[in-house]
Amino acid sequence: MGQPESREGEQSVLPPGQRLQRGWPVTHYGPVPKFRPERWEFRVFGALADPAGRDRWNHEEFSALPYTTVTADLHCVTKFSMTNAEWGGVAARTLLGLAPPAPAVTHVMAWAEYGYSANMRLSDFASERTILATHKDGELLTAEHGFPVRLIVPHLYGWKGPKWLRGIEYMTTDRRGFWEERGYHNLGDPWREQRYSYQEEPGEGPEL
Ligand SMILES: Nc1nc2c(c(=O)[nH]1)N[C@H]1C(S)=C(S)[C@@H](COP(=O)(O)O)O[C@H]1N2
Ligand SMILES: [Mo]
Repeated sequence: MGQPESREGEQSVLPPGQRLQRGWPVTHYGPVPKFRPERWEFRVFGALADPAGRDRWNHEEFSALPYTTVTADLHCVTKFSMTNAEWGGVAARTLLGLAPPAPAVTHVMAWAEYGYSANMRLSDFASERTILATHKDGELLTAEHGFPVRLIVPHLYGWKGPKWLRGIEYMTTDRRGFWEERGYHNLGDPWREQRYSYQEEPGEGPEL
């Protein structure tokens, strides 16, 4: 295989075992949820620093939060990568500032429609590149790509970024999410090819 291509002649380096995918495929388990703006709200729950503080935003309020962009690749554990996307939305750090976690929080669970979930360390969520994306390349996300909000954690495999994101749970211990319970690696770093749970080293996850 030749060098992966990317825009503007820039050489993009892919994590081991990944190949470049032309276009942007749709990958998820289950149906695409219907967006009902009047019922939609985004919630932060679990171990909040201030349990009486702000913890929910309706769609209009969420859309008015500070907007930022992050250019990042999407690496699916099934081995294709989509490179050089400009994600637009709310930085995870902005959310952490608006609804701070209690000092004991070590992990978060990102929750989506239909109970899809993905766990990660608080430090992964707090990365300055983690974004609650509403846009890609300046356009609103389409329904099948996660409209109205999806999580993008650029340094982790794609399954760690739920589409149709509805909330963030602050946790004081680690707990496995949807794919992490189904044989996928608890940490999911594509640069270390942390694909499957059988590859986990002691301490890389809660007990199976
Ligand atoms: N809610 C939800 N989000 C999800 C998934 C899913 O099954 N359900 N699949 C994940 C996986 S495995 C990948 S690779 C990316 C794919 O995003 P895309 O369909 O926009 O390319 O979405 C992630 N987010
Ligand atoms: Mo994936």
